Amino acid sequence: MALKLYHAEPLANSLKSLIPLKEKGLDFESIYVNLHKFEQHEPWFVAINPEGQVPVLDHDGVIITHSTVINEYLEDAFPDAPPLRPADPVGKARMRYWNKFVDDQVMNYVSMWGWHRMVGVIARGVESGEFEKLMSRIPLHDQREKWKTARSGFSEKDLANATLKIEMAVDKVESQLGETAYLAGDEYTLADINFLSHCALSLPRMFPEIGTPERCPRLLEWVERLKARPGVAAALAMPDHTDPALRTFSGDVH
Ligand SMILES: N[C@@H](CCC(=O)N[C@@H](CS)C(=O)NCC(=O)O)C(=O)O
Repeated sequence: MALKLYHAEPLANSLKSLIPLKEKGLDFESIYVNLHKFEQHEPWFVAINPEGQVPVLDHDGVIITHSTVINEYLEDAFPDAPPLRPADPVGKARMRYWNKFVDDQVMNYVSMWGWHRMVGVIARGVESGEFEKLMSRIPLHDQREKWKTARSGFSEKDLANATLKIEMAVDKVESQLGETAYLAGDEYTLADINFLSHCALSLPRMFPEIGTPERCPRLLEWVERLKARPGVAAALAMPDHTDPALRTFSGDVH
């Protein structure tokens, strides 16, 4: 059995699939893809994932893409490893509801701010002719447009809408944590890993005015509970090659 994960920094989608691998204690080869150097669009990588994005799981030569799909695949392929998905149908449905919510309603809005603050800096650092060449290698239309928008800057209206979506998500999670210990119930699941990776962990750095103890005390306590898990801590300890100068823009390439 050989598992490989192609991934970037332990943030966002990459972190979201690194955590389950660590939680389950599965041996895997970690293959770092440098998004800051556009490696995800190089022919060798596009041959593996035609969409040119990380993370990508390779299980004995079978390629699985998209973090939510990868994470459920790990549940199915390794039934003897510690589960991160409830066994009962209602629990599964609740977990999938939250995964859908994070994937559709949260990830892209946090991402927009990250791209605005950090990818814009990277994109503007590339010479015009070179930038067009890099753009022509991006397989996904939406992603190509996102890189171009990051270079010119997202509109104030889109950024304000993204902030509102993040506020709504934080309030929704805070309210859920008043009912149950974790998002999908009293069990820790892939849904917690999803919201942690895409939003909760970035609050102090990217949105300190939203992630306050007054607004979301339960969410902040839940983050500490999750970070104390050895699997989460091990995933977070994976190497981060981000240029420290770019870190000060407090964004993520995701
Ligand atoms: N739906 C995909 C999204 C993957 C994605 O957006 N990956 C980001 C990194 S977190 C990426 O590869 N960004 C670089 C790019 O698109 O050029 C998933 O869930 O895995």
